[in-house]
Amino acid sequence: MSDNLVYGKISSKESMELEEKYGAHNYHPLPVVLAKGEGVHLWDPEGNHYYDFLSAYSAVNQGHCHPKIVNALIDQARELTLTSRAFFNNKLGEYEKFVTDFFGYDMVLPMNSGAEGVETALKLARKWGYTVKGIEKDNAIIIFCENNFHGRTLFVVSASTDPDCYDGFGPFIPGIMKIAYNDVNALAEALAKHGKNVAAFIVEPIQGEAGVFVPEDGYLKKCYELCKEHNVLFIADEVQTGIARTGKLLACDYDNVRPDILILGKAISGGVLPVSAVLADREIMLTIKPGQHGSTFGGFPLACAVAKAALEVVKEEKLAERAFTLGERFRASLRAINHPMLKLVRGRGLLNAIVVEPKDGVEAWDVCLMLKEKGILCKPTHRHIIRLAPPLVITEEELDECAAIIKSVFETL
Ligand code: IF1
Repeated sequence: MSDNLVYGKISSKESMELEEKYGAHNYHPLPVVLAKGEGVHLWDPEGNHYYDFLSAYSAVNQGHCHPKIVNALIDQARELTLTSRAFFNNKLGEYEKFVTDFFGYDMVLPMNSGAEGVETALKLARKWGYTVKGIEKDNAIIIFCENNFHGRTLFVVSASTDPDCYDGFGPFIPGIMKIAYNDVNALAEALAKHGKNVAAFIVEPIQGEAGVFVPEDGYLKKCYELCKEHNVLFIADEVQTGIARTGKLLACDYDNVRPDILILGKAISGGVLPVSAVLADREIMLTIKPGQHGSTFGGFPLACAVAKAALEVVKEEKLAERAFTLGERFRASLRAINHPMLKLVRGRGLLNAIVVEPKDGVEAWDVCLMLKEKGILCKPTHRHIIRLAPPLVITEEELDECAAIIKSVFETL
């Protein structure tokens, strides 16, 4: 490591060494350092070019450093950044009207990270369970699905079935039931048995971390109907799937389900700021009263300006339609790769995964390293799944070029 470190001008190697030495080791990144981004393109400090096929876990749907979103950030930063919610600010109300119109809900509760959005939705569901449904004090149950991923808070790691997520973090939060995903009967049984005490069922319309697991058509709809039968709230965690990623504005749109509580994050800011949102109608949202929940930054003027611009980009650039068409094309190209290690291609829109059959010690991680050498950045989930999720602004030509690179990498295996 050089002694005369010049801030902002250090090499990839130095950046990685600094993180290793001074940063907590809660990640195991691919060995690439990124210094600049534009649309679907990324560059390391040495000037090497990469196509982004992760999009910061679908936060950068609008592409890196989208000029409209960045300008909204800069313009607002010059005026006012943060007031706290102790006072009103002149951006929040306007944004709240915009975002509720955009997604078709009465009200929004603004937060920052996705995990906070989930936490908020769960608290809201419990509050509704006690004050509206009439569940006996401290008896509310929330039903989760196995192999879920909803973030890192204690509430959701209590509901996790992945030991990496929960092990060593107990004691866990009570009032949680875990049932199989993509299994309507599992929900029907749970509700038949415990429905009286169940406040909500929370589900990812496509399970991201589980490996882009797409449930059967009609699964969400049937779950929603079961929830209605038992007076249970249907919560959709669309933090990853929402906002055009899967080829519709929301992944729940595929099943024509309108969740009672909708959680959004990531791409709601185009990857510019941590912004999340919980949407619901009045009879649910108004069960939380002043002073009962909040956050210093939630709904700050900077976030409001950025999120409004980011959502406008989704509409103006027809990102959902793009994701739908490009996704069909991309999956067709991937499925045309004939290689014994490429077992399966699945996904919706531009949220896709290839399932790799590990061979001679070569796993998904190794394939990602090879793809990186060829200029494509993606991250494995588990040992055998590679998620492929470029920004939705990628062109058809770029997508074809990348599919060809992926093919060439498989051919060298
Ligand atoms: C990490 C995965 C993606 C999410 C859903 C809530 C959150 C997330 C459906 C929390 C976050 C992230 C966080 C990231 C890894 C990642 C991820 F691989 F774990 F599954 F995206 F695919 N609900 N997902 O996917 O949002 O608090 O992070 O803003 O490093 O933990 P957050």
